[in-house]
Amino acid sequence: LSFRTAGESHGRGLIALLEGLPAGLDLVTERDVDPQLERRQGGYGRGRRMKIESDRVEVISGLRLGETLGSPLAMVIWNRDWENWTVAMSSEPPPDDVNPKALRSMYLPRPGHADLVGVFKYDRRDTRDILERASARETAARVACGAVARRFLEEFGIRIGSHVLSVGGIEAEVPDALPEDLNGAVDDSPLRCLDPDATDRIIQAIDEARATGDTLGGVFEVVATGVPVGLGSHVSWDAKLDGRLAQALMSIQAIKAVEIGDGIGGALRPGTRVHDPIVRKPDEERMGGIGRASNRAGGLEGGITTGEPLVVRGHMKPISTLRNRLPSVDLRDGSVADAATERSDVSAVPAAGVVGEAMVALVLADALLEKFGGDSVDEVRRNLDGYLDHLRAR
Ligand code: EPS
Repeated sequence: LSFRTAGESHGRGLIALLEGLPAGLDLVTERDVDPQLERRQGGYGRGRRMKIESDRVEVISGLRLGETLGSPLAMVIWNRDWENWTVAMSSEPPPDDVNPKALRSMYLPRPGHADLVGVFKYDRRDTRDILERASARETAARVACGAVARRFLEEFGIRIGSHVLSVGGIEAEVPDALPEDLNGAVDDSPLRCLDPDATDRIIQAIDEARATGDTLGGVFEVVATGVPVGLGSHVSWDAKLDGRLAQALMSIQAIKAVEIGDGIGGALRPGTRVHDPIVRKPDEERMGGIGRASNRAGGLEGGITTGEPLVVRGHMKPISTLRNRLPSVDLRDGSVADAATERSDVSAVPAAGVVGEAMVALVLADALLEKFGGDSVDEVRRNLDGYLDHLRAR
């Protein structure tokens, strides 16, 4: 399974292309994809752009009469904001009499964004040529692909949710046992957070950051349940599922660290308080009555899923568009000046969690197809069932 996105933040729209999906998956975009796009648009701390957009997909190919065909699934998300950018983002050369202001060029690169390195690498002058694609608007197309992967995984009892662990250094208290329906428990919270007290304090911190022209990062956690033992492999570096998940999450705009299970905490403790004891669990059918006493490993050992919930965390830096501008240099004349600023979010950690879910869904769907490959959903199911029967009989 592979996917690709295309599109600029203020261009005509975004394209999402998913290839390698088996045939016969029951898929209704208003039911399965659009609600995921809506979840990505939410969260306290987002900017005015999210009031303009109301993301929906339009399917171009790969789906007929509510079932996938096994052919590439192509989807479009139109940008509503495009109507305000038809001159600046036109694909045609500008008319001779164009007002230069209408081109909305930007020459003051923002520290932390791709602006400066991008113009050097691609030999551009206007940082808009870089920032339009570097923008996290692109993640809407990832969420569309991830929503389809999620629908596929649901067929096999795999469910994915996420929640926010901290924003701006304010940490949520997390219960020992997470709610079974994690998204059901947090989607109505403005921060997608399980701790109402921390939520109130974070909202206050976001308001303060907004007032001072600052931004806040944070940490989200993605949890996948029902994952069978045996996805990924220990045999080669690029087959290891922990590495594949890390790359997928790290590629999300502004994610600067990825943690599997209790990865960061584990580095501080001795091994006897890190590894998960192997115990007899008579009702653990899939593993022949063998289970684990804890899940600090986050559902992965040796790059292979253990059958325990998969737990991955994304650490997001604060968004780099700052109204309280940092020093920069004007690319037109080399003079010292403050960095450019434009409409942006104060914090987008809850949305990043939704994008994290999409990336985890895509990696898991790929790993599932790699092990139980088939051209139809029923063929994948037969292969998975045969494997599970074999595990039970061991
Ligand atoms: C985003 C759309 C963008 C930003 C944000 C994410 O819209 P605009 O730039 O028009 O306000 O809100 O992108 C960034 C924070 C960034 O640095 O690029 C979205 O759809 O998620």
